Amino acid sequence: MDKLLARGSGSLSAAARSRPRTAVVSMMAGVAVIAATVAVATSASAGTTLGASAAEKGRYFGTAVAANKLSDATYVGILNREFNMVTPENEMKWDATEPSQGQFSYTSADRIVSHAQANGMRVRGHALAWHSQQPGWAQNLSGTALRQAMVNHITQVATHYKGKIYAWDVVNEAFADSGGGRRDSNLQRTGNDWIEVAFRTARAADPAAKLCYNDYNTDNWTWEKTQAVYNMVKDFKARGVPIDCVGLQSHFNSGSPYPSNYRTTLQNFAALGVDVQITELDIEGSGSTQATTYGNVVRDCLAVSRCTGITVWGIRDTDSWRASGTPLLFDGNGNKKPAYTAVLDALNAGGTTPPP
Ligand code: 9MR
Repeated sequence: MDKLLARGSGSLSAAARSRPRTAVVSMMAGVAVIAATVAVATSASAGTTLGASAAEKGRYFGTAVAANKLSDATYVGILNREFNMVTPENEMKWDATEPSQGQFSYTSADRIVSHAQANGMRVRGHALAWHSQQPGWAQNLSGTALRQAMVNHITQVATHYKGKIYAWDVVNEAFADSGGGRRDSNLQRTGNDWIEVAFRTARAADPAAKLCYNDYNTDNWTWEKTQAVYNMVKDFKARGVPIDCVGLQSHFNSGSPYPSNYRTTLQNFAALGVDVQITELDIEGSGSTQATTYGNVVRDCLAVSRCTGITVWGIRDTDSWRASGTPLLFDGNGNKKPAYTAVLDALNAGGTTPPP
């Protein structure tokens, strides 16, 4: 404290320096009280939960949420305690929100959004245009009819949630796993410009939402698919197509392992002038090996100022789409795993820093 006072008084004005020492001390004490109060107001649980610790670093920490689990007390207890961003796992997809053409159904997605809002969490919208989980009627469309249906879908859904979405996965998984080109799909066959049309449509409907391109197997900088997405984002930025972020799903397992150049990938995307978000993180494995990889992912994100947040794809291992790979931070009973501790420690390392 003496050192602090000595350093602080070095920058005091001449008038302040001429005040009696007791006045200076009491003024400094007042500043200290205010600073402490602000720190506490930032988060009562800073350093002890994923969301609060991420917030201390100017990031969010989120999870995928399934509406039908919002009546599970253990699930909701962890959700409300640990996370400050949610992604509806399936409830905002095309088959869920427009089961019949022109008939929109928002009940399950609205439930998640309401829960998030009531508990101070933000929402990542997932996903407006995707080759998968399309309703049957859309699967059977092609050409102009499908293009118009896509545009109407994006307009309607993004308008329904206008002002409530932090970031939309506007287009999901549009690139082929190898070869460096687009994935063949009914949407792709409507014309190569379908992705930029989707982004422009989303921007018009909800100008405040960040608009993301989201994909998997785009983590390793040397992979063709990563390069292909990078080139698309670069082209969009050069031509003024509205894109604000790139989502790296980051589903890691032995076939698609966490790559040692992951941080390079995050940095290179960010250098294009977009935010980078880790959108569906899960890492198959267990124990200290899994924990180390989780820690590495968090440290990589924190090292890139435009890596704005991390979302894990579920809460407990038993909630995962890959449950047998036990890829999440909590076990089936809701207990914290070593991976949880590694993530929290990585978020807390180096103390608190202001948001980037
Ligand atoms: O976790 C989702 C699972 O419940 C669904 O059955 C599946 C259907 O495609 O989608 C899963 O979520 C996917 C996400 O929407 C996009 N990236 C891959 C995810 C895991 O398959």
